[in-house]
Amino acid sequence: MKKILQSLTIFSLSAATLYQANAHWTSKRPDGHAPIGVMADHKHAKGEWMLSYRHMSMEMDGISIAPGYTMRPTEMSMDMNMFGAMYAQSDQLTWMLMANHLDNEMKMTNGMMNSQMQSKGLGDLSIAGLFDINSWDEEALIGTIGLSIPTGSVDEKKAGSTQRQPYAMQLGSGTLDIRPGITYLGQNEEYSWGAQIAAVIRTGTNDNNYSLGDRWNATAWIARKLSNNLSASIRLTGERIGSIDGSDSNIGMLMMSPSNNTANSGGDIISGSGGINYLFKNGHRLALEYQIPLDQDLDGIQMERDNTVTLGWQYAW
Ligand SMILES: [Cu+2]
Repeated sequence: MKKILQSLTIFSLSAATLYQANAHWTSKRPDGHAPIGVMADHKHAKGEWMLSYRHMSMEMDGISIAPGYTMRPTEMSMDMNMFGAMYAQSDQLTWMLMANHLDNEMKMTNGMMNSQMQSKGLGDLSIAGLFDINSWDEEALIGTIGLSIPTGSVDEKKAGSTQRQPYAMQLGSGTLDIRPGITYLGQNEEYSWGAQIAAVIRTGTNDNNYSLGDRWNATAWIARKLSNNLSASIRLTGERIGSIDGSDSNIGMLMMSPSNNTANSGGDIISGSGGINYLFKNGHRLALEYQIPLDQDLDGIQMERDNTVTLGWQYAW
């Protein structure tokens, strides 16, 4: 009898330990962070800090015909270096600060001569609070309220000219933007999954008399934990980009290039991504995500989006 009681006690104790080990959603596994292309996906425990760096490289397809326009863009690339810091004031509230540096290049042609534009510098700064809405054993719901401060220039000029570069080449929105979001996270022993809806809502009009369109982004992912260090993910994203309101009279003639005309702005993009997360034993993380557009419906004549690669490093302590 004593032996049976003893083994029962040992059994229930080890069952309790096992249950506890998997009872709550945790960020301390490779897929405890979302694919690296997702921002503001997790909170931290009280007193924890995190630093992050991402390099995002996006390519756009040129426009092959632009009837009525003198010139057309043939290629565009956007390279973004993003620096982030997170700090958890409590288990319920994490603060996040993000700054980025942009480097945009656009090649153009009028059919006979080719030209090129470049803009680079600091983008808009964003500060956000991430808070608990609810959490269950293996799931969590997180709310985000962020503010984007217009530190990025909307005055980037063409080389040797007083005229400004097209909207897509400017480094910021020029407006104070509100960035609300909601993130759902779930995980079991082998898998994790999540979904996020996030928006960028512009307020007012910038100094150059326009405001960029609001942006809505809905994304969902599934990741598989392949080992204690490595996970692989797939993700589906839908983006709605509003069209530009107002116009900058110093950008140049509307019919000079499709990218000067606000009629050619806004649209919907659906994309698919594949990624990996690697968690080192010392807490450092490296992650890579590759995104390809699956379908896009853009208003007017615009460059279509091509592939995006995001490489990131994160470290929490
Ligand atoms: Cu973090």
